[in-house]
Amino acid sequence: MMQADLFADEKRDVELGPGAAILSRFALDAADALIAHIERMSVLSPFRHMETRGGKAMSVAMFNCGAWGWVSDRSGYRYDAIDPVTALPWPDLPTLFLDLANRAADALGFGGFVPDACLVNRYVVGSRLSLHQDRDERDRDAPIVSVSLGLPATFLWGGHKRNDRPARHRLFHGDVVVWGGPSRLVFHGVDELKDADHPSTGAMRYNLTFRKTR
Ligand code: MD6
Ligand code: FE
Repeated sequence: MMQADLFADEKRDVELGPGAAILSRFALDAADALIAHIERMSVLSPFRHMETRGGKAMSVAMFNCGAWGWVSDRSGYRYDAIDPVTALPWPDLPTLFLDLANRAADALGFGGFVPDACLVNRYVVGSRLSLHQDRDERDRDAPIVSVSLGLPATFLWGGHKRNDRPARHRLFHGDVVVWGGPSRLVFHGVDELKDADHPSTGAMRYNLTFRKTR
């Protein structure tokens, strides 16, 4: 039954590889405040389905907060200080976000992580993110910190080659994934979101990914 899968049975961190781990429920106490910030900021910078270089709309809707925002369109991927939808800077990174990302990175031994970009992803039933590397950042020494909110998703954790068969890990409300060092360029993705109802987000999943782009 779906409902039983909404919550992990037990809190257990998972080591994914060198410099990479799932920190189980690390953001649980902050989760509802994080969601309130997402909903507030999405009024300033709306969720939109960006186009890939090939001209297809992504099934995940996105906006950014912070000095730099990840943007995709027919010319490719880049970081931009201006939101192309509003022609304004992205909303500020809330202190709560900065503090959480910093503490999560620190837990894996990446001290002093100060992200300058936070991509906010919104998944509805059927949304998915195909296997990719995060390689648009100039600073590859900094880790990436990723926060899952709302409905659980199946995270695909591959290898250094696109064809490496990915492992599958469930990501629950409040889970934080950190990766950096030797794992920084591992291929990863998110399987199709399954229908269910979460007390904090309804039929959706949010994901925050924090990066230091430069
Ligand atoms: C997601 N995350 O969990 C998509 N990328 O919704 C990512 O693509 C991702 O979680 C880099 C690092 C962590 C991530
Ligand atoms: Fe990614």
